[in-house]
Amino acid sequence: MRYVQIMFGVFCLASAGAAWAGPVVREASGPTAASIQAAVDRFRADLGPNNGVVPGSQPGGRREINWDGGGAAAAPTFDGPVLTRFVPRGARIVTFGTGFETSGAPSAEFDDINPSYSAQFAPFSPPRLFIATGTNVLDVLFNVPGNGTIAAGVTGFGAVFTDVDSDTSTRLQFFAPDGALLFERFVPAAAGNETQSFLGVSFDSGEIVGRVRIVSGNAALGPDETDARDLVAMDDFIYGEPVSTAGVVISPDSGAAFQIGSFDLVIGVEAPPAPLTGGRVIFDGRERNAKRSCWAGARRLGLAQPPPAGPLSMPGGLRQTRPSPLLEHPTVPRQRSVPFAP
Ligand SMILES: [Ca+2]
Ligand SMILES: [Ca+2]
Repeated sequence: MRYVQIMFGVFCLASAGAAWAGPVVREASGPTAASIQAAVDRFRADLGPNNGVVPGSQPGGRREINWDGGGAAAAPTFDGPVLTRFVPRGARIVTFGTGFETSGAPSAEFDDINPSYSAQFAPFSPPRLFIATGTNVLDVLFNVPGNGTIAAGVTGFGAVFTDVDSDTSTRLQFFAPDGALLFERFVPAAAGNETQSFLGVSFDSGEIVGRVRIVSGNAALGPDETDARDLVAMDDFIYGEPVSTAGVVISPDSGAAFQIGSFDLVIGVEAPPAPLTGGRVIFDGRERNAKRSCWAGARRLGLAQPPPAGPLSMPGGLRQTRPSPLLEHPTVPRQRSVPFAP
């Protein structure tokens, strides 16, 4: 049996806007690994201890991928466009390019692609680096560590890059599980070759990151680098502990998670700048009408009545064009669970 949690004052109801602290940004760039070490370490401390390959979501901490398995003797590793080797660490990596390459012997800096690259790139964690092939764009998705079928979210993500020459070529974009863009930022550049850059962003106000898009340079590896063609390779990925997003309530605009529990469906709306005119609900992969879902929940509580015509004054001075039926019943307990048949 499914249950829907009716949260009076939140469900189907505009509420005062929640304070939203800014993302915590750690970034650095420079000629050597030492140039970024402090920023990397601060970001690691922001997230907590390294949980390695421990299966299942842990209470806190972080996971890391350094690409260095097999050491200096390892040959290049090629993956298709859906890379699942790091499901035990809670990450799947996908691309619209041809796939991925993890560098390897005899050149761990992609001389197999172009012999100029060993003078272009350098590792942060030796010896191996990572790129998408046929593109400069990839997405990192998250799963419960060890279980690739349960989608998860994280509270932060950072990556090391080598040879970022342009201030506007390389960036990270952070998306909530519902697809809303939470934040984006360019990765700081450094003059010269074989340089190091790091950008790590964590969120400390309940935001959940369901996907990170990495734009690495402005072109795929293959040709020589030019003034206009900024080629970039990647090294360490560092991210918050992946936790299942099943049952997490996501605000559509901010991505903020404001309740966690055994809910199948909860709708929340935060301080819209204009009267509410509609909504969208994705439930079990199917889109539902938010207003109908509100009324369905209200009927389960025996509350449904025809709404009065015209706008209704809302608590806190907010207004919506059609009232929530729950507003007409101020004696409803603040939380009730009722059976819900989708
Ligand atoms: Ca490495
Ligand atoms: Ca470059």
